[in-house]
Amino acid sequence: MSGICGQKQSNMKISESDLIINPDGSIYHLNLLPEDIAETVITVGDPDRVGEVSKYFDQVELKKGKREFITHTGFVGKKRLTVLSTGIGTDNIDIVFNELDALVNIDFETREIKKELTSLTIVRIGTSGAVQPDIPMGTLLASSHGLGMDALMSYYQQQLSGDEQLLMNDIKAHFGHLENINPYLTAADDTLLNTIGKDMHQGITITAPGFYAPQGRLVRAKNAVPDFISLINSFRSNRRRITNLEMETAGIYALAKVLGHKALSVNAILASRVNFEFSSNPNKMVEQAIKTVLERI
Ligand code: R1P
Repeated sequence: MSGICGQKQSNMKISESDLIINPDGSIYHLNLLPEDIAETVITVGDPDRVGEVSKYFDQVELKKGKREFITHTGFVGKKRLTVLSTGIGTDNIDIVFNELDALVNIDFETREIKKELTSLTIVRIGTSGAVQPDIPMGTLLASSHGLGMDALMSYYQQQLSGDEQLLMNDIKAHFGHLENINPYLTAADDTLLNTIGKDMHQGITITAPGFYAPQGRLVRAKNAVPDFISLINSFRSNRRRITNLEMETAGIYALAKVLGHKALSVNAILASRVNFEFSSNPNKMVEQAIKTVLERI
């Protein structure tokens, strides 16, 4: 029986509908040419944060954008850096990471995968809420792992390391009663965690598929998972614990690993979900995160 198969072989041309290239040769959503990006990329959620990062560049060579994906590329000293906004959520991370990877690893002329692959260094500077009472607002937190509660990685093949599998077994035992949630887990790049994240608070970051009930917030709609914050902050595995909640890190870690890139997520803690507080000066905390990452990257 013959049929139409949308899945290509790795040494074949990637079709025009699988990888959409704009008439000017730029990638579909990011609107970037292969030469527009550096091998070190900072991602931020908020498009307005791109300029807050690039204002520290010694030289900005390029500013481009489309939809929520704003990109500035330039230099800090001799180091070429790209800062790019992802918008909110792992659905956007799917677009950003596949398109960043295509920009470096696919030949846009032949539509074939390059023989020599490039591994990007990708650091997220984000904002997040803490779920442990001893993590104060203003903390800079480097995610040791991303734990996805969204569905992104149900669509990709992922292989866990031995350590990731052990932690995943404990996660499944703790969260197994949550029907319809299929959590996925990926560790940070070890080298980035131990350099950029060296003296930062470290822990497991949960990535949620929404901001309100998916992060245990109760406003007017009734939540299907009662006491979500207690459920996540009571998790322990070999002295590891869940420290914070946001909406991108797990997708970033998982897709970076699947595609052969190195990733770290650094989050400014703007809220305490257990002490019911929100920062009175979030911009200052984000500024601190930006300065620290730029000094270390
Ligand atoms: C929600 O307000 C957004 O803020 C956090 C969440 O992950 C989500 O994207 O991160 P950013 O400040 O990086 O966008």
